[in-house]
Amino acid sequence: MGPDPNFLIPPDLIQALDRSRHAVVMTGSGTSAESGIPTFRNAQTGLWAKYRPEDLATPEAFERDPQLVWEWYAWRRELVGAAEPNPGHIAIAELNDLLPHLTLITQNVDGLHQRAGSPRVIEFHGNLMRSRCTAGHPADEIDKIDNTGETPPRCRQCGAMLRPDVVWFGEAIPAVALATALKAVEDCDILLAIGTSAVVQPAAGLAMQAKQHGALLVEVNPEPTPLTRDVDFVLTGSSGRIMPELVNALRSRQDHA
Ligand code: BV8
Repeated sequence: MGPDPNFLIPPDLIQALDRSRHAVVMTGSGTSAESGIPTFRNAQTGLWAKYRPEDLATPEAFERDPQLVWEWYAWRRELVGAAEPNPGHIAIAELNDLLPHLTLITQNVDGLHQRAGSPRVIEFHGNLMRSRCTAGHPADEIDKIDNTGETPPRCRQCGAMLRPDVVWFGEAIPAVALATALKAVEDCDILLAIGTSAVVQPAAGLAMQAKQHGALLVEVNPEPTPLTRDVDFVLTGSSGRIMPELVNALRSRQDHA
């Protein structure tokens, strides 16, 4: 799907990006929708249709039924394993070559930004392709886990149950991810919020924190969100279509500079 000539990215946005000293991209599950991974809101199909994600992605749910929660994540890992990065992920990775300083913060737990080539990804909500021991031993890539036949599997070091290395509702954002993200949003001069419903906190607050520190706000989303009214550039559409457009426009401005 080549660039769509009649979709114009506002030239003053391209100019602002090209002049940026530090840009932040913040993504939500909308950026993975075109990779076939349903967004968190409508994630539930088939067997999982009867559960609400907010009810499963909690410590209480894991406490109550660790096997069910582990199996939900195993199902989601399969979806992620079968998915490929889409043109939106790839365009975001290409931005690294066009901008002097880019910080990528993702709420997604699917690792697709890394697979698309983004060099540094702040995983604000963790990554479901890693698991960690409930007694605190470090996370391991999922394929390094001895499948002891139990569900959830047990930690090799101490025998405690493993859990997905993600941030559940009610859990704190990993300290390094939070501190790095806050520092970036306070320093950046432009923040692009891509494919996020801007509902989940504290991720949703990052865009306004950037604005309060003088950054321009850009939103890429087919739908309006609670952020839209405070955004300087609203690009209505899918990230897989808009982001390649934006990168092409920035690249051609730089080529003709
Ligand atoms: C915390 C990992 C405190 C797990 C996720 C009231 C009651 C209870 C809690 C709260 C409350 N009010 C606030 C809270 C806190 C809570 C919260 O915000 N709740 C919400 C529901 C109100 N937050 C927390 O609990 C956070 N922790 O507060 O801890 C604390 C502090 C100190 C010490 C101890 C404790 C932790 C939140 C992290 C939760 N984990 N994910 C997992 O994935 O299993 S959040 C999960 O949902 C996703 O990561 C995502 O971030 C979030 C939202 O999901 P979606 O809506 O699907 O995705 P997204 O927002 O990205 O929306 C999709 C968007 O894409 C839409 O706008 C759509 O239009 C757009 N789109 C669709 N297609 C495309 C597209 N855009 C572009 N292109 C397309 N093709």
